[in-house]
Amino acid sequence: MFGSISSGVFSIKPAHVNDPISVYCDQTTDGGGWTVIQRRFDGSLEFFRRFDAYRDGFGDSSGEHWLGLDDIYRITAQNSYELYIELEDWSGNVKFARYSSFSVGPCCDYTLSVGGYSGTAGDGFGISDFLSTNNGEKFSTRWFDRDTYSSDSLAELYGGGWWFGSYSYSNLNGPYFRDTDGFNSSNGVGVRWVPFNNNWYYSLKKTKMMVRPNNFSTKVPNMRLPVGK
Ligand SMILES: [Ca+2]
Repeated sequence: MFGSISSGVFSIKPAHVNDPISVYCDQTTDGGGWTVIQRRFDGSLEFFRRFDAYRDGFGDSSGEHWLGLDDIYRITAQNSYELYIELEDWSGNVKFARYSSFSVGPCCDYTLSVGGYSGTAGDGFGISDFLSTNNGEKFSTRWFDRDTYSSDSLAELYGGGWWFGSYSYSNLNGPYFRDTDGFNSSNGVGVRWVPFNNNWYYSLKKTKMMVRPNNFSTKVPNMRLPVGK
């Protein structure tokens, strides 16, 4: 049954949420059932936003989108979740990073808990790198500096909002550059996942972050029918 439902916008209702939320569901990756929490593909949506925007979400689930930290927290607090990050460069190379455990803590730290890397894109969360891992870090945005880099705000320096520590190999919410922009190679900001190609200055073309319960089974649908059906 689940295989007959195609990818698209669905309405889900996490536990302890009064109103259903609209999310994009990926039904093609590894059996489907993925709730998309972040998606970028053309730079049409501004990601250099304040904390309240990252908390509440912005964009639209059918386009470029940040679901919002409150909803990501509520979803990942329901159960044990895994995270799948699909990335594409400007040459059409697609790679992925998968984490067998993923959750975001409650307001207003929204602390990242991530572990169990596998994949082809490399571990951009640096979970085995004690000094630079994003695991256990609070979420920072411009004017809401929660990072551990005492002399400045990494969210302000690199743009976007992320679980910056004192250092980060990743910033998928960074400013969007096109291949014709030269990836803003002078300062290393951009949509970054450094181990993708071991280039500190490369800005990716497409990103998709999505979550799925660890006990997901294609035999047990956990979503409602598509909106409008
Ligand atoms: Ca700081």
